[in-house]
Amino acid sequence: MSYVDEVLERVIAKNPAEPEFHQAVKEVLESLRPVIEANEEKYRKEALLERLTEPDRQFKFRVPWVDDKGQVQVNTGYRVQFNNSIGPYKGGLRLHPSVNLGIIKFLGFEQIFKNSLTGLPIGGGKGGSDFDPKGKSDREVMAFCQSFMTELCKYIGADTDVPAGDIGTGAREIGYMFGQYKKIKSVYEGVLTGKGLSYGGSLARTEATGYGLLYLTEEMMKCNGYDMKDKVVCISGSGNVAIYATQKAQQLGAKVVTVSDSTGWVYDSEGIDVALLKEVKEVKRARLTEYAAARPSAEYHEGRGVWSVKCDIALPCATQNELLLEDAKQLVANGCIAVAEGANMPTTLEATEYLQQNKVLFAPGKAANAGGVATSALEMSQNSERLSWTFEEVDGKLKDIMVNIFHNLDDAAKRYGKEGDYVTGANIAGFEKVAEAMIAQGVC
Ligand code: NDP
Ligand code: 2IT
Repeated sequence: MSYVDEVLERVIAKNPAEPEFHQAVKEVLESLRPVIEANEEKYRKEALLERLTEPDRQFKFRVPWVDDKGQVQVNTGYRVQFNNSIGPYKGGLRLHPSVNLGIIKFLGFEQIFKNSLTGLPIGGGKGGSDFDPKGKSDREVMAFCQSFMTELCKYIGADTDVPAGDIGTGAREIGYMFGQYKKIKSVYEGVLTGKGLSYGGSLARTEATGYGLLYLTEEMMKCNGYDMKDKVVCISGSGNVAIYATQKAQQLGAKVVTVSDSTGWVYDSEGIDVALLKEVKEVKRARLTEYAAARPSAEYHEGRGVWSVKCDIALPCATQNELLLEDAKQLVANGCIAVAEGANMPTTLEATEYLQQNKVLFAPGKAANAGGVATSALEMSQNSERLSWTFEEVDGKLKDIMVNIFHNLDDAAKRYGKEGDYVTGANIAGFEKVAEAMIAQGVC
């Protein structure tokens, strides 16, 4: 049996009931086959793939907090420190009722390669909890965040492990967590990124994932003979990534006609009104029905359906496995040119394969959404030198990073005879640096 197949079997056997983790490992290892085969004896002897697919360590802990009625609630907290061979563990904290260990492991595993692709010195980690911030008062969110950090603070630090936002974790949650870390540890350090501007946050971090997604998409389009002007774009999600992806797509001359949330989606024939979307989602924390009610050109639909709308570019920006084979078929039938993943693993393996077979340009999340964590690393740099850079400075660096990432994956794909296969290119380019660092540092 080939080394890749052996490790895939081992991962499935050793991590039962973690389908998302299996999916992420399968995608990476399958596309690394040519690299692994070229170095099979060495990597096997080093047990490189076994080490890469086993987290350095993982924490699972109780998070008790008191709700507004005086009732004690108990959630489960997680932090998986996956691989720190190129820098301190770095990755977000997801707060969503669906969170379990397998989901955090898939996200942490993806983060290793994503962080490597940024070219910055950050390792891979992820955390979160099954706490649902939706419908909770600010005080309840604070109570949860303080309890979560009371335990998490034992394992993290500015040079050890630096968490950030993800689904359900935005500026408010990061603020409460930072306050609790500082109170317990009596250290003022950049232990979290995505902080508010008044206490060490970076300009452009809020916008970074969505903007970065568009910088990479624009470069991919350009290198394949297209531009962004007047392109019709479908976006899913209406959170941090989706909002700033919409804004940048519009700045580049495209027209974004959809956004969605977990209950439904909006089609806006005039193009999404970003100011209104921000008001509904960032200020009121309301449903998209409010957007549709305030906007005559918008239609609200219950359930799924974003990918049925005819578009040139599709940007899934909500969550994992939200773009299925049937959606991919619909996109191809509608003449879609490009799909770029703002979310982590939003496209199933079958859908990805179908899109690639039908010559749709496909940018995987670990490359396309790397602008968020890259800008987090820029926030860490600013914190270390105790300075703040201007918006233009950070945004300029972000753009350079995203353009570089695209060319690195394009080159890696070409080197292995897989021109245009950006999934393979991203996995190979991300892997090469981590593998080299792991081998150089010996068995650890
Ligand atoms: P937010 O919490 O700001 O927004 C998430 C959006 O996705 C909301 O519109 C939410 O709808 C929707 N959503 C979440 N879960 C589901 C679900 N199970 N089914 C349908 N819709 C869902 O998160 P972000 O925008 O930060 O994150 C979106 C994606 O981007 C995630 O995959 C995340 O891992 C990834 N990402 C985020 C980065 C960042 O910097 N924030 C960086 C790189 C990747 P509702 O409000 O109804 O729940
Ligand atoms: O998935 C991701 O890359 C993030 N949620 C951002 C992580 C970070 O450390 O900024």
